[in-house]
Amino acid sequence: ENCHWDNSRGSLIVLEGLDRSGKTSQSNSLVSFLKGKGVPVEAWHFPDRSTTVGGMISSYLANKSQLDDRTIHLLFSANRWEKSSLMETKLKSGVTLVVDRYSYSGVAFSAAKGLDIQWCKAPEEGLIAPDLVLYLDIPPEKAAERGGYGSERYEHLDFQQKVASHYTNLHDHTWKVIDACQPAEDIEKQLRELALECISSRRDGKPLSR
Ligand code: T5A
Ligand code: NA
Repeated sequence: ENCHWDNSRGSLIVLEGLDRSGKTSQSNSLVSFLKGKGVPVEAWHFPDRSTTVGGMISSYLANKSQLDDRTIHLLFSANRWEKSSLMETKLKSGVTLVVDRYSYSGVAFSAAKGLDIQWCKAPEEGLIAPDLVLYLDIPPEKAAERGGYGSERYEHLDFQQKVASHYTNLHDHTWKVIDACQPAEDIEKQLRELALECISSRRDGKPLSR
């Protein structure tokens, strides 16, 4: 049975986790499920490599260019800012966004390089706050076994271990931690339930926050 989702803003649902935790597979599956329920929904992903800034990020991740740690941090942030007014328009027009990585990735990955956490958080302040963060929790050793890491810059076990420890400090009341070592179908079920619950509660008219 399709529900009626009119007259409410969309929800901002973010997936986070280490590389290979299953974010992209799960966000695609969640978006198809929600579409089937009649929910207006779009899949987004950061970094958005389609923009000029995204192209610089992509080249850096592929080790084709070098940038200092603060410069790349600010580019990742700028890549979210350049999409933020579109994000606001979509959410206000009732479209739910399922976003594969957001500010938490920005902070956890840069802090893992040794940058000051408060410095890392500063450029994220003022972006739209997620209604729900689905954290796909996987031990770094298990993630490394999945199809093996490719050649991207951060795909190394020792670095991912540092990222994992920084993610732990970013949990807030919007986070739900899901065991990402379960079979994909079990994870799908849990994410569907959490997402529907979140989307339904947006009908109470809770405004967007920053
Ligand atoms: N980054 C990103 C920053 O440093 N700062 C930032 O601000 C942002 C936004 C690229 C890099 O950029 C960094 C983080 C990243 O290092 P990306 O483009 O999102 O970010 O790339 P990745 O996160 O690395 O994407 P991956 O493809 O590696 O990981 P996913 O999306 O988590 O995993 P997915 O779904 O592709 O699955 C990976 C493998 O696991 C299998 C899949 O079949 C696949 O082979 N798998 C499972 N196996 C067993 N059980 C399950 N439940 C499984 N689920 C999936
Ligand atoms: Na991915």
